[in-house]
Amino acid sequence: RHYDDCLLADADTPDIAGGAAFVHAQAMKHALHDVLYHIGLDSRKHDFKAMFGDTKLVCMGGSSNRMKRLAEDLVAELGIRLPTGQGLVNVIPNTDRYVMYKAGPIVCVNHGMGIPSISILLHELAKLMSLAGATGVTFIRLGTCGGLGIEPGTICISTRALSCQLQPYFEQVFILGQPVQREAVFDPDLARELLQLASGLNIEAVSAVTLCTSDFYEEQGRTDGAICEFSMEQRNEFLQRAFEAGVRNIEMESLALAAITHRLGIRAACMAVTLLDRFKQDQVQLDHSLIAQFEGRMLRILAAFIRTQPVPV
Ligand code: R2B
Ligand code: URA
Repeated sequence: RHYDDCLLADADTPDIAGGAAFVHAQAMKHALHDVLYHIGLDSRKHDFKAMFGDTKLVCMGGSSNRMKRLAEDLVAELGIRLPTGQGLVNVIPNTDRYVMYKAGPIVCVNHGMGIPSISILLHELAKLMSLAGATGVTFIRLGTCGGLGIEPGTICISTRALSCQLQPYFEQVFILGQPVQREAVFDPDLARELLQLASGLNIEAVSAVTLCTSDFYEEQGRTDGAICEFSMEQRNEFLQRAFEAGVRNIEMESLALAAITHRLGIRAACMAVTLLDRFKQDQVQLDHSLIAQFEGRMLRILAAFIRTQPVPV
């Protein structure tokens, strides 16, 4: 049995597949004691059910300040009532790896940059939601990216993610010394819904295959890193090959997000705004006020999505 099967399995199923993972997962299922180290939560010290049991949506983005702003904006935009006297506070102050804000049934958390950072967070968030007894939770990443052949400011809504070898799976290198491949797909209905909401708001958005890399410079075919050992022609050929494989945007977390949520049966989406067209340039030259304006487009789509959901905020 895989660990996540154990995590998601009915607690009362007398499945005695054995093994250390199963024993560990059973201990967690009964919430005896679990430490979510990187988000600074401990089941002996925190009441996960009281804190997170009502969660319906987890919003993620790279930067801590941006996630705080997102939570503030959602509170204002949706008129969410916060516990009196408390306001919006970082609910994981015991760590400075990540920050997390909770507004009604919505959690906003930053995932840092790259696959290792988001994958650690996803393991701990999935366990947190399970231990809190939260049901029907959707995960949405709101990020930035480079575009391929599309105008800066366009929102890319991912259908699937590709590795930097243009393979449609996340290869965890390695689990117990063996390569493990997991399909990197997003929930198609959720992606379609977000696209329709964007269109209803007259926001430029496209359905995209997303190229996910572990490096911003060389793996994304940039010539402006500290090291560049390929020619302009090789760079262009790589970007063209990606485009022909359906890639419309490039970022650094979608592969792990798609693969881990798909494996755990969590409904998830990845929205990212393009900051530049990589066919034209490598450097991000937009100023921060324009980036903030572009990010506002994702907030509007997200708020529209939340308004369609059955649970009132
Ligand atoms: C988009 O932007 C970051 C790199 O600048 C990275 O987190 C990503 O996916
Ligand atoms: N984030 C990326 O990973 N790549 C870009 O080109 C822009 C933002």
